[in-house]
Amino acid sequence: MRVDIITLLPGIFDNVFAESVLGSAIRNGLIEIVLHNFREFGDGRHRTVDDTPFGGGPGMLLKPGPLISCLNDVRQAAQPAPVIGLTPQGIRFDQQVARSLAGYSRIILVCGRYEGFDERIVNEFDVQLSIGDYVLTGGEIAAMAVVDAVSRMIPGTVGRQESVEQDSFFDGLLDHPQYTRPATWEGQVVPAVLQQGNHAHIESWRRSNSLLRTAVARPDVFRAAAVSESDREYLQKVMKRRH
Ligand code: 6GU
Repeated sequence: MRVDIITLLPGIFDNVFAESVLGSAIRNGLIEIVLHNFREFGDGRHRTVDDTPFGGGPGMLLKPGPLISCLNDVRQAAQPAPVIGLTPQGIRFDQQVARSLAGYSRIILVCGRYEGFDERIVNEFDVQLSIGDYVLTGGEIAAMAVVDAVSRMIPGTVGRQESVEQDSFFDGLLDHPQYTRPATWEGQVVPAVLQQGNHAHIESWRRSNSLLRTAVARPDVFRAAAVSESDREYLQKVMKRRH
């Protein structure tokens, strides 16, 4: 997959894309990241990319000219690709969006700075994504989150693809608790069922704990998850026991 990132701060991506899972995916040619600084398309001697908003108000807006010239260049550099704007006005980026983006052989991410984009830039976006209900100083950290989450859905990036299939949210539920050695640490004991090695019992323990965690911490996620009749019966039993 090729990811083009349009930004005023290409340097802040270097370490994130050099290390760990993302770094090896890039070195192994599974992902290609191409950074583009649209300052190069800025106006005049100062390479200006922003201006004050019509109608007044605080802050500066990104002008359409420089960014869209850069975007047009990037579009022409390789095969057609969806143009994704990173803005707090976007639809919420989640595991489902990550999975659908992983199906593309190329995506273009556009990061804003300042108070926002002139609306004629927004008109160039096929979709806008937000990573949550808070305001960041720019789209770069959001772009890193998108690239990270999307890359691990590409076969070969994460050591074993089963580990991706067992992630939180993959089946619409949060992860169950997990333990490694030692079996007892500072008086806290790993649940016996996990130590006994009966796979059917372990699976059922994991499923029930995923269900419980999700229902308690994220009722919104729980309502949207594929929960079976036997899952529901189990949860009802647990709730009764608690009262
Ligand atoms: Cl994508 N950009 C900015 N600037 N702030 C955000 C965001 C994006 N997602 C959440 N907050």
